[in-house]
Amino acid sequence: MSEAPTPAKKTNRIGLDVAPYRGSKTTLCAGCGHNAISERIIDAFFEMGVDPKHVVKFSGIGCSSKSPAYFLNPSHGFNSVHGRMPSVATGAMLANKNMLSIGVSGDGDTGAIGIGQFVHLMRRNLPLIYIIEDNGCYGLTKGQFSPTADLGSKAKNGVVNDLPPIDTCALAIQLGASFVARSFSGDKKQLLSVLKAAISHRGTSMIDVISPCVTFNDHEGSTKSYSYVKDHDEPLGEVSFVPYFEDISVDYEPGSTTAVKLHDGSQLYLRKIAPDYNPSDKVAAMRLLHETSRRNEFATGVIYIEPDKDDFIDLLNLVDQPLASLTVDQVRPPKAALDAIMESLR
Ligand SMILES: Cc1ncc(C[n+]2csc(CCOP(=O)(O)OP(=O)(O)O)c2C)c(N)n1
Ligand code: SF4
Ligand SMILES: [Mg+2]
Repeated sequence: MSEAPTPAKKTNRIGLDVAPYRGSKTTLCAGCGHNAISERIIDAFFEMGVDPKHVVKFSGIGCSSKSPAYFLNPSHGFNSVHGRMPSVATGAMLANKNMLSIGVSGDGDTGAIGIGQFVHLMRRNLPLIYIIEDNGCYGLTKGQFSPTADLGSKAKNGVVNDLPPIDTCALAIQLGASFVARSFSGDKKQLLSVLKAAISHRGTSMIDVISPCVTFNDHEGSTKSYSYVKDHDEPLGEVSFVPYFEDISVDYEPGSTTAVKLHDGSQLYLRKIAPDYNPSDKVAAMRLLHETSRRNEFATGVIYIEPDKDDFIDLLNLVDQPLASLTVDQVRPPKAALDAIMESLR
């Protein structure tokens, strides 16, 4: 009897199968939200046909910051110091602006020790996908409250959090990030569309993904548990993404859907549930975050987008050639030029 032929592996538009988009086997707890986010990152980069060798991954310290080991194995990577990923990413992007960069941080890594670096990253609009895997606690050091833990939220041992949270989306919008979204690790479809849109966006894409910690913060009284988030998720509408390489025309009802053209020509369609919500209106975005948090809800989806804003590389007016590949002769002024400067200072 002849053997059935092995089915051909599915390949993407650059001819790769999914294997090079995967990473090492996860060492995080089974059921941790961070694992689901890694899965969506694999799907998004595979489906967008991004060459993993053109990607550089960054992280700080935490369970979340271990995640870049679990996706895009052939990519470049730098697992940095706690809260210091933004400065490392900034240096790398200045050295080679042709790379596509993705950083993974935690709510502690970003909101506590790294808040100063986060603030300056957002105001610079560095081209970087910046993901916060937000579980409201320091998972790696056994579940202490982080700065995104809600006021009144209960720890596993019954301790009540008596400090108000930092809303990283509101902070990012106020400071100048040009793509700001919130999603949930359990919402596969929304998170995948948001990640694909972020890949197409040029500028900082700040994505806060609520990502329950099953070991330390998934109990009753936590506002970052699977059941709480499922009951209080208020999607802003449907997020659909059409990449520039797919020639699909989408029928949509003008007035109820906002179509946004992204940097590479891809289209993002945001079907609104709140009919008057405009994701390019900063004040409306801040009001939405404020109002939903007052109701103890999470607004999810693309909250703010400014597709044509100059990014940090544009602002610095860098030469076209990546700095890392310039020769010594190109970067060092000749002796005669230095002598002339010295002479002018006499
Ligand atoms: C300079 C420094 N201070 C403190 C620590 C201890 N530490 C390691 S991870 C962490 C917090 C991690 O929390 P988060 O960023 O939310 O990541 P999670 O583990 O929850 O994914 C802390 C305080 C450290 N590694 N380095
Ligand atoms: S301790 Fe929490 S955050 Fe860390 S891997 Fe386990 S479930 Fe995830
Ligand atoms: Mg955390």
